Amino acid sequence: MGLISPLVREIPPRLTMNVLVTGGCGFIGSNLVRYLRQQRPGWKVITLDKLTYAGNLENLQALERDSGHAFVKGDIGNRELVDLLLAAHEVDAVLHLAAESHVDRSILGPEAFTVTNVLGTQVLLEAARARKLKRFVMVSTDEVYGSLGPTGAFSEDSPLKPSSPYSASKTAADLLALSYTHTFGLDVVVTRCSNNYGPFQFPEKLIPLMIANALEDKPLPVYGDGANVRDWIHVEDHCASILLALEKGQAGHVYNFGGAAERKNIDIVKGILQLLGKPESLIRYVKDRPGHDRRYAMDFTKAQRELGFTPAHKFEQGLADTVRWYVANRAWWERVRSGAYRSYYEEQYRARLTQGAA
Ligand code: NAD
Ligand code: TDX
Repeated sequence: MGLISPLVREIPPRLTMNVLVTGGCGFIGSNLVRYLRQQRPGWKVITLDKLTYAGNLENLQALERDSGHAFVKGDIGNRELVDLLLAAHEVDAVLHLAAESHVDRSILGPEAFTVTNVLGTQVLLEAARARKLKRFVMVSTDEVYGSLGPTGAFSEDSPLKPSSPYSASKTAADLLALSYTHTFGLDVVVTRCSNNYGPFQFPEKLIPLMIANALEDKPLPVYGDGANVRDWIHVEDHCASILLALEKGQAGHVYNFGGAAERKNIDIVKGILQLLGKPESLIRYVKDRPGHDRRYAMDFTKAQRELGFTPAHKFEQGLADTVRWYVANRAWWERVRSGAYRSYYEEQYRARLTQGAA
């Protein structure tokens, strides 16, 4: 027929492109913004972040004087702002990471998860559709699939069975994004990735929480019997996968990404203690998380085949590097734990805002 369906078109690497990263001050987002500036120096990266408790502008300190990066403080749910941003920066593509991301918080208070993860995503999709953006990458999660038994792995065709308010809200956003391709022809690619670890992760998640507690000789709270399994991917491999999805993914498609590193929580905790030379007597088995998913494992052969994805980091080395990073950056996580990091934005912008007002 000679005609290529617009839904299977590849976006070739571009010399110049303006990319909006939502949630760029969080853990994965800040790693991604730095990664994009390194890997695609000709691109302009715009970060939109509300700076919730999980957003830390300090995470992007390395880019303070980088003219290829712009930071905008704001809510993805603010349509007027999003419209303005997309137009002012002539945005070509959105990499959507902004979210409420912690399962335990979603159990304590689910509402913010629906507001940001579902309604916020809806606003971005509408704005992207109105401006006919070239691509919208929806960063979803393996948690949309629910829990596995002792064997098997999730493929892109596995049924969606989210367990927590967090994963349910991510599933809604993931499906909403796909519906925009099917219904409106918006070019959407969805990524579903397993548990990330690495530098700049907020110390409420398993690995940084255990490292920080161990360094302070505080108890290490292990949920249930500690035998829950997660598949761990280094954050840099996740960043690489998001760039692959942007440049090579097929519109309307879903791609699984994982680290090929299934580990029991308790083994990770013991590994951290060993790396730090701390005693296992710090471990405390505590009441289990309600609805706690037992096991995640990812089949990412589609991403290998179609995008050329392979996780580059080996888990044991990556964990040792991560432990070293938290030891070397104690001031960073101490400011996060004390709440002092929240004043960074004001300190950073006070002078400029005053000058702007003058
Ligand atoms: P994070 O909590 O560290 O960062 C989230 C960022 O989003 C923060 O900077 C926060 O300020 C910002 N944000 C929250 N609500 C916002 C709003 N309404 N408007 C603008 N910004 C807002 O999260 P993370 O671990 O970096 O996760 C990033 C994304 O990747 C999320 O969508 C998450 O679901 C997904 N994901 C995470 C993992 C993981 O293991 N951490 C795995 C798979 C997928
Ligand atoms: O104190 C703890 N003790 C403990 O045993 C914490 C914080 C966690 N855990 C367990 C629960 C999980 O089995 O460790 C495992 C990992 O927990 P989290 O770090 O909270 O991650 P998880 O619930 O698996 O979700 C993460 O991966 C998928 C991210 O937070 C999500 O944003 C992502 O979508």
